[in-house]
Amino acid sequence: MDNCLFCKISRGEIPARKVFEDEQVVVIEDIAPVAPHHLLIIPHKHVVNALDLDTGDNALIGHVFQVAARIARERGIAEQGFRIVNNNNAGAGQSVFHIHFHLLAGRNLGWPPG
Ligand code: DGP
Repeated sequence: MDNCLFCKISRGEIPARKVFEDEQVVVIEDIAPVAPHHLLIIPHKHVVNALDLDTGDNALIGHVFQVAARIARERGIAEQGFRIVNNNNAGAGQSVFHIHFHLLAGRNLGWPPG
């Protein structure tokens, strides 16, 4: 997508603090972190949000969670607890309309979320 922020980050056209990348996802530091660990796991494929997924994306979403777990273990935050958040549509806080998963940890994460 020509005008999509996360497509541009995925293609390396806009700089970001990249912590991991493979053929399916890129993982970057959030520009406005709300926790000591705040990463965004972004599929390279342009999907708007969960409403735009099809069955062909099942393995991709499984991969996202495996990447999140691996990064949590590598950062030593797996045992203390971490959260994976995916906002869908503006009413739930989605501001970038290219699917992404927030990986949050490093502080007490309240429940229910705001
Ligand atoms: P959401 O509100 O769930 O759509 O999350 C979008 C997140 O993306 C938000 O936490 C801020 C982050 N973000 C927006 N623009 C940029 C950017 O240019 N670079 C980086 N690294 N993060 C961004």
